[in-house]
Amino acid sequence: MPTVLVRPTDSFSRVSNFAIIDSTLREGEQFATAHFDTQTKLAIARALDDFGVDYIEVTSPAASEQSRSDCEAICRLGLRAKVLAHIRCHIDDARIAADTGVDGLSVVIGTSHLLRTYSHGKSMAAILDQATQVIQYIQSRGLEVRFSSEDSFRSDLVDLMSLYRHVDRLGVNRVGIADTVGCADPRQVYDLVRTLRGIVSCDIETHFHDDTGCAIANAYAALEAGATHIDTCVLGIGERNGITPLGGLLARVYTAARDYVTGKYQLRQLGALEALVAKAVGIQVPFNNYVTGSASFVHKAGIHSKAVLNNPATYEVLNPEDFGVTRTVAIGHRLTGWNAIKARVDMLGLASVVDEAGCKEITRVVKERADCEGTLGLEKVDELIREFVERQQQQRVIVGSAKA
Ligand code: AKG
Repeated sequence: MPTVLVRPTDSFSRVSNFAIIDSTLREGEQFATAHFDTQTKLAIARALDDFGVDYIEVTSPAASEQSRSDCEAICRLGLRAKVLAHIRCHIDDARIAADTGVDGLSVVIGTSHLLRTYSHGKSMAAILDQATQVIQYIQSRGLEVRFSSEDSFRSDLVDLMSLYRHVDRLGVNRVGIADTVGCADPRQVYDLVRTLRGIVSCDIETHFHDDTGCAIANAYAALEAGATHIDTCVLGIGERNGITPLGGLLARVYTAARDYVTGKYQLRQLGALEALVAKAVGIQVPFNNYVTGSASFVHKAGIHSKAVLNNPATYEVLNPEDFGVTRTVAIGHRLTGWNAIKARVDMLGLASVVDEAGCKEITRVVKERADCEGTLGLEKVDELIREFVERQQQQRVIVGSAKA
């Protein structure tokens, strides 16, 4: 399958060179129905590691005693992926988290007027002082440090850039921007990341909520503008309706950098990883989930089916085989076409006994039945094909005996 979209990229773009920070065990724990016990956390951490994510972000060890010991247990797994603990910009949280064995700490504090007024009540000057203290402490412990502003897109741009410039000079590994309420659109994301790229020399991480349906597009726009790290959750779970889904992000990037995505991540494990998380939080994988939804590779209309049977790229930008899933050409319905029925006839090994006219006749019968009965299962369609073949054979016998 050819790379689908060829478009110019500039030297800032990181579409084919970025890292995934999967936050299923942090942001995902904030999902409405999530409550991961220790064994489930370990299973999810191992599965994420096997899948190939670069980082696994876990809930703040300061959140509860169980959160702290679970964080230690995840660190003891000795995974290839680095483990990050997400903490408030507070020295007490940093001290607790730094003792757990994590590779780094992801520090966050709200910077929008709303959060400064109604959440922690601190001025920008106080944030800057507190950030300096926490960052320097984390650095003194020899850990990776990321500093992020909550609600970045509703924060004052000048305040934000001054803060990022300051923490960059302190030597943080990454700064993060977060669309905490899902208000940003891809253009705003592109502009903010591009501006930030010109101000800091460290890496740039981004975090997008999906309240208004832009989480994947925003992550992609961030990569185009030079973001180096993207936060994801399996199935996009998280606070409210969640953040950029891991599978959806990879589907998006696949269209532009297929070799990068297929070479770096074990895409065939996506379905199992999603099933594990879906079960853990008690939800079904949605029918229209990126790649693994039950309808994701079902082709139905006659003209689609015909073309897909000739060349799947006609109606697919993702090759299901790369993700370990299969395509279905649905044939038992009133929109079916004779090419799709012929493909089924061929599959049943009946091509030598059912010619084009025969396929068209079977198609007519399928449509007629579907008009009355609704969608027919594959077994029913096969039965209609076999009945047709039998009728043909009986007619041949009758004609043969009449001639004799
Ligand atoms: C959010 O702002 O929505 C968060 O979950 C925090 C993001 C971050 O730490 O960058």
